[in-house]
Amino acid sequence: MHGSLEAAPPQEFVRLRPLNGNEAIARGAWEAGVTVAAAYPGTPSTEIMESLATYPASDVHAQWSTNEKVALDVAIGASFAGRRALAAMKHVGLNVAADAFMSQAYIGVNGGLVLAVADDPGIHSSQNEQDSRIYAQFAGVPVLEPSDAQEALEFTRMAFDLSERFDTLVIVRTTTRLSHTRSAVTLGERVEVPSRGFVENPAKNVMIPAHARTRHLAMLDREARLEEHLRDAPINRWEKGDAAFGVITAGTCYPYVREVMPGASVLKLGATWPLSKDLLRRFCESVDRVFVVEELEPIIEREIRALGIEVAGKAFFPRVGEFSPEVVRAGFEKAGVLQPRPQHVAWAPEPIGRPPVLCAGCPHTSAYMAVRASGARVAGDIGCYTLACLDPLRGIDTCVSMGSSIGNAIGMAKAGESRPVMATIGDSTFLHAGIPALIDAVYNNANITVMLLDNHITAMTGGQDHPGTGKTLRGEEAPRVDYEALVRAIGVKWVRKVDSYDLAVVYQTLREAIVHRGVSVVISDRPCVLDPVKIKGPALSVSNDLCNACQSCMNLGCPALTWADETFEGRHKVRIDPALCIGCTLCAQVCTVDCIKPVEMVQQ
Ligand SMILES: Cc1ncc(C[n+]2csc(CCOP(=O)(O)OP(=O)(O)O)c2C)c(N)n1
Repeated sequence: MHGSLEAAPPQEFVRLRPLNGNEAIARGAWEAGVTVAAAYPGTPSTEIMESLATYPASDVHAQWSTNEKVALDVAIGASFAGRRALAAMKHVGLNVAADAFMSQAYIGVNGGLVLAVADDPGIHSSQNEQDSRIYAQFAGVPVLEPSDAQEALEFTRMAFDLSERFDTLVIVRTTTRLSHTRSAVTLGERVEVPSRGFVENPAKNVMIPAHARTRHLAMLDREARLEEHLRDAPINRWEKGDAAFGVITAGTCYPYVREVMPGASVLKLGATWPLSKDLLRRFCESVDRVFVVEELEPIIEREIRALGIEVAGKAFFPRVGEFSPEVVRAGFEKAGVLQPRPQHVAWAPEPIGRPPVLCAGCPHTSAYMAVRASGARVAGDIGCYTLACLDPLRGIDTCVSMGSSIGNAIGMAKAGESRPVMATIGDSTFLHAGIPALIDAVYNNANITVMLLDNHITAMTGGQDHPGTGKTLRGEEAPRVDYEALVRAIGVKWVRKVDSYDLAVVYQTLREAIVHRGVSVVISDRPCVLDPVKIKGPALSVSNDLCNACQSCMNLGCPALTWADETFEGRHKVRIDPALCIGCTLCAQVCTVDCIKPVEMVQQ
């Protein structure tokens, strides 16, 4: 036993933890005394709630909600009840929550209310790259934008104080880079914030038109007071430098600016809404030339221009995509502020093209084999299964937003689409936004088939539980939604549940469903092969002698299937990678010569 290992580490190390931005927001919320927190998963925000659920349940009730609007409403409810509350979501989640969000902007808060929103510039894992700051502008609520994980913690704590002080919901906005980047963070202690109790005040809490008119004025007044407050608040940091040259920036752009333009005067905005006009004007007047470096929309730039001040921004820095030191440097080079660097030959390995594919044994595979064979026009939805729009499955014609498939299918059918019309939707997505659309389909007697792809998990975002999995965020047992009963209760008369791995039954059932007039629902049922545990059955193998290179199995797009060196009549035979195969047998079911069998049965 080494004495040095037994010695207590210095206090400053005890308080230092490597956290990513999401974990830091969770920590900040916990330290701020958050009592209720709710989220719907969505990259890059998911780990906020997963991380909050690692804190004691006696401190914070943390939950997955069925969608982002419900999550925000849960947090709003807790705030009404006088407690500090957090809702978390990705940027497009705010579209779903927007109705509640816009009204809450009028109502304000009782217990502090913080909304953590993670934007995705560059569209790493989303359907678009909208800028949540526009929502803040729209609703008149403040946005705090941390630049690193330490600030993510501190700004989240601060957001709760600001929320209660100014009677407003506060957004903490991150982007993918910050959400997923880990750095050393100094931790603080949790403050226990007593409940303020429910405050009966219908004129503030009940948004009928007469009340809302007054609250709109209160909202505008609050925005003005916030702007005044943010004029001198330390969260907006003025770093004096070269008087010839100033940069206004925020969030993860700040370290890029510092790296590329170390000598510049910098106004680092920690709060990007509301913007203090006075602060912006004073900064711009202090330097000869001003640039704004901000990802996505030119929010700060427009505000400065509206003051009649000349400023450069999107003329040199892109309005799309994610920034990096290289992008920021290129912008300043384009503006003639930096000399172009001599081109060095970068090491540029040629990566082999590897398009994303469904996992080996993914139960969605058989569903889309049957969907494609049915010849239907297919409205798809968002989840792992969206990959079925690619070759070889090619089973999806459209994909708009979460839950859109069923509504889109209704519209296509009513518009007289000549092919049979189908909607395909995952279990989590169905619970999120599919149910109202299915009710619509029944109500309006749409002639559509809905394929509910139940893999018992929210796979796309990393395997989160939902009301159909039988588990809560903290892993406690929970009631499981019975999809068949639910769908019947909605009024669907034709419902069948099939084993996703029974290809013949999936094909046949889908054919029958399509023939049915009116709404039919097929529930394709099999757990995801990765969640909650990786499924690994006995691997299959191709008997090389028997394989006639018909290549039917290749239509599955299964990553465990690869080309063999051997050929038959000029076509390549197929081989199965035993490390990847999980033994789902789908390839064996489509094999035309019955040459795919469990490894031990195949003569090698
Ligand atoms: C409004 C919105 N919220 C969250 C997301 C992130 N997201 C994409 S797909 C998905 C759910 C996928 O689960 P499921 O429908 O069960 O399909 P699976 O991936 O399991 O096949 C989520 C949460 C999103 N794209 N849009």
